Amino acid sequence: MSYPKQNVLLIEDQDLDAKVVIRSLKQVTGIRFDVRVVKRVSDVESTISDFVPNVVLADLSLPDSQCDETVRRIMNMQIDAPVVVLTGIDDELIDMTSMEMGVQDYMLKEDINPRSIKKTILHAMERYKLHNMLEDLANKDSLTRAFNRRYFFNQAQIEFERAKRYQTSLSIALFDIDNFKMINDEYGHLAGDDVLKSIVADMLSIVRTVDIVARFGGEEFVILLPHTELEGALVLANRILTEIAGKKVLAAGQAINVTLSCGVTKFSNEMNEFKDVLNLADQALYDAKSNGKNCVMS
Ligand code: GH3
Ligand code: MG
Ligand code: MG
Ligand code: MG
Ligand code: MG
Repeated sequence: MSYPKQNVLLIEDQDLDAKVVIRSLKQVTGIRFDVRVVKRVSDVESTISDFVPNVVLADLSLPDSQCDETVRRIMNMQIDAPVVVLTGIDDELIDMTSMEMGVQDYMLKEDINPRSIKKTILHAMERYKLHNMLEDLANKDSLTRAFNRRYFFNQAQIEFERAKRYQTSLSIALFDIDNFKMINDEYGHLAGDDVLKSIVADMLSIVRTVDIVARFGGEEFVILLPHTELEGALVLANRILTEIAGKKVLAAGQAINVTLSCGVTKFSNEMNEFKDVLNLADQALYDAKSNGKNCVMS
């Protein structure tokens, strides 16, 4: 197994300690490390905008943060890389707390040598990759990579309760491909599958990162829109319909015209359960179909 160059973000305020880590990383065989050092947690955000780390090594005692507060702040940034704590603090409680917050390993500075740091980093990257794969397998639809129905309902329940408790807005948009049976019959089932994939890719490119795009059933999709009023949801749904109707979808080597219908609903205070939001969206979707398809109704 060969490893290409790996980017290491080292969060370390002491120059001497940083030097020790960098020297060890230089002596590792079989991998080249490109190290970027920052001295404060508050410097991380701006650094990772142009330096994408494959692993984060984090000291705990920093000028702007201490102990497990450092871990909490780093994990909250949702950096797409495994995090390893690299500290002089030999404390089991902080070690355990850090692991609970999702760090991959807790390493003491006194244990750093080329071999130990190589092993720690490789294990951290491997575990991180496996963890992400498992999460994807559990939560995503394998054809389209949209979230699956189960994940959608879990998130929907959380957002429903949040909206109820904090009086925030929550909307959903329910989509159904128009005449999909005909697309399958005319172009084949594989082309139909490609259409489903392409539509999800378009939806993902249009929504915000907090929005949940899920495959609800065969050719039905639903988007959960936290902090979104009905007007915003209508704008988004129309944007998606316009985008897809305005082009040919490339599927199994063929250029196909595809349209969607959509029903949109906003959560309101009289609703007792999430199912009520969904039923109204379903009714609106039915209206959109009755209204001639390729349109959004609420
Ligand atoms: P309408 O405009 O009223 O929605 O008509 P429709 O033909 O889209 O609706 P209908 O619900 O009758 O047909 C849905 C079709 O979707 C039937 C089914 O074979 C197809 N389908 C469901 N899942 C998949 C899939 O994973 N891949 C493909 N290729 N087709 C699928
Ligand atoms: Mg320090
Ligand atoms: Mg359908
Ligand atoms: Mg139908
Ligand atoms: Mg349909």
